[in-house]
Amino acid sequence: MEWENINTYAKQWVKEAGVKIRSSFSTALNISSKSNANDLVTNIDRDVEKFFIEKIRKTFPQHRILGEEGFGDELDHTNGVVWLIDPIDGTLNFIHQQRNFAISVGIYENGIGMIGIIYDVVHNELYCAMKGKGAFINEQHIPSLNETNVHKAIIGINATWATENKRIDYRKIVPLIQNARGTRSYGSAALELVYVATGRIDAYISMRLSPWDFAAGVIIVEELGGVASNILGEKLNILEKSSVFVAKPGLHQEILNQYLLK
Ligand code: 2AM
Ligand code: CA
Ligand code: CA
Ligand code: CA
Repeated sequence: MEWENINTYAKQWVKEAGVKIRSSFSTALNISSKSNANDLVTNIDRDVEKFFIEKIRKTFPQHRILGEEGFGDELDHTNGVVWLIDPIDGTLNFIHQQRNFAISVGIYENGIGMIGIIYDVVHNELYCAMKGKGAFINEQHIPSLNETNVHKAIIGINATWATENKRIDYRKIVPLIQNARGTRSYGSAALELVYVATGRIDAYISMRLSPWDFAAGVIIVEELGGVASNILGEKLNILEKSSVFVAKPGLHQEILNQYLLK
């Protein structure tokens, strides 16, 4: 009952945050840079995160919160209930395109993913899963994922990882791209994760994400039988930045054995 209650509140707040984001389209954005000139944040990212934190603190004062924009708590352990919030995932798309971004909210208990919510605000598509209770787009049930292989797969990956970079030997990635049916890059990890969950793409690989980027998406993908790990096949940890590799069953093993670990 308690999780149903948390889920109801979380979905309601995500929808309300979506209304705020939609109404921001008619206002001037206040844009600043963070770690580098292309790492941008807006007043809306901050306002939406603060909105969630205020609601959670009032309704569930014992829960802890990790948010990208830093208004939540510092986390050094996973005990209890933790909300991982990315108020706008795909900020560059939000600024440049006013589409291809999402709100991402993952809720964990003692390190185990319980609720994942990703809201594609512009398309009014709310993806959610509760552990063991299935996954949905709006109120529509999402079917479980079937096995596939690299030759039939569309892989979500950013072109950066097929060029010389400091996180992976790109010579492992080039053959994967050559053998796959196609590749896509959407610029929002949360959306790419739900695209795997809905079978629009078959796998998604990123060499560097933060816990709020993947927390919700991996819950939804795993609920449908997809496999989530880092690029070495190790379990993801919500306290750490890491690479993220999710794929349909079978395909995950194939890419790991034939490409990433080769
Ligand atoms: P963001 O828009 O919330 O920052 C872009 O390829 C994807 O990677 C987005 O999901 C983006 O999330 C995420 N990302 C993670 N770390 C990033 C960084 N340092 N700079 C830009 N995007 C980052
Ligand atoms: Ca960001
Ligand atoms: Ca993000
Ligand atoms: Ca963000």
